[in-house]
Amino acid sequence: MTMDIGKLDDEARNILRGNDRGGYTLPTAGLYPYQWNWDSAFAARGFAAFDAPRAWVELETLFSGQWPNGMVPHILFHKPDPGYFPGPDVWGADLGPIASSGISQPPVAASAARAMLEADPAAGRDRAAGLFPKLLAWHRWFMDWRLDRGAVCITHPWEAGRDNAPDWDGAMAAIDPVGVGEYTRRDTSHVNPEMRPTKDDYDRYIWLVQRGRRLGWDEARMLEYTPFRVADPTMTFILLRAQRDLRAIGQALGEDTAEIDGWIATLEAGAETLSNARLGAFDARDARTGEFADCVSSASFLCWYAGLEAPEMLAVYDRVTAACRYPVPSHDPDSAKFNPRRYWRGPTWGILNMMIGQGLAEQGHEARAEALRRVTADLIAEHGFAEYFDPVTGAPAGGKAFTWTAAVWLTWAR
Ligand code: 2M8
Repeated sequence: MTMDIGKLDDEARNILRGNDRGGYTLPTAGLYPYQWNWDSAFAARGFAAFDAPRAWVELETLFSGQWPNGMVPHILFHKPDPGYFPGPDVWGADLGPIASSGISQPPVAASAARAMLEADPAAGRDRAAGLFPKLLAWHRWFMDWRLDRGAVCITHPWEAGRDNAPDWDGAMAAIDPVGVGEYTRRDTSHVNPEMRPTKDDYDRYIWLVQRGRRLGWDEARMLEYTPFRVADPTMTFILLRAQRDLRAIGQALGEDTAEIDGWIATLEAGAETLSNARLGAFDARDARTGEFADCVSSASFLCWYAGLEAPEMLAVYDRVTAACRYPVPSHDPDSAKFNPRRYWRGPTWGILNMMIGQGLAEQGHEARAEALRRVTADLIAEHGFAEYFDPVTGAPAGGKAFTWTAAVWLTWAR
């Protein structure tokens, strides 16, 4: 199709400006009224396309909420907003300088910082130098608290950013959310409940939050008994990539990066433990039971973004992307659990496409990367800057005027 690139550029910039709350950017007004961790790093990349100083501020604001133990929370509650549940009163996570959640999210910030530094080394040097020790501390926190056989685990589905992915179904089913009590969701008042996680999911999400709160969000105490601990391809591949990017930043700044070299080796070995031979693909692995989830997801295809060659994943990628018009679906269309509308159980997400496309190109698979870029551009041009899209029809879903979709347009899809 023909698309008006200039008009789409304007729209994307207006979305970023419109969601800007002064130093940080909302994913979308209404549904997500706070600063989310990985959304914010993607927002920084979007701003970098037209306002580099504002891009650095986005990352600096994110790190202003870093906890003393190095963790960077998945939500920073800068200003109370009753439109989102669960808010700071439910999390009770008061260990950091800003009210926040008690868990983290996929660490894409170092990768954003590297891209921004390389785009303008002179202007970016001081900003990158300010962030480097903070990024290092966050990455160390993952290495200290989240590894299982070298792969990175999540302790809550929200930590992966793929909230209701079928990858967690087994681990979630093992939780009995006894005593969770009454609560009122707000997400389903903003968007169609059919596009959101179910009540069974939410009971377990909240039960896990209540448990973390009872344990004072103390990682050592939480590790003594872990009701939910899943080694996750999103986290593992994204952290591996982020370590390589952090090492490049460190080298540009003349820092000692030996510690990061060790982390990369550990994570490379850990990534192999996510290879499910029965499935022929990278998969989530329950660290408590050792069982694989038997799920091909869009996160399985982050292997190339992580810097792995993974030639065996190409045929899987070709099968999955051929199965729907607007790939990459978040869950395998040939699986009985595939649902093209329900959030992370089928829909296509621009940020995953961008990371998969970058990885494919870096590993020499340019034709696939270009085809994916084009399909993502078509999706946005035809259906707008939605939170996510139906992979079969392209229909927009979830929140509108979405920050990370605008950022994907400006940085990669256009
Ligand atoms: C979604 O997650 C939040 C909880 O963190 C929610 O549904 O309330 C996910 O898509 C997550 O990846 C994303 O960061 C967040 C904000 O866009 O929304």
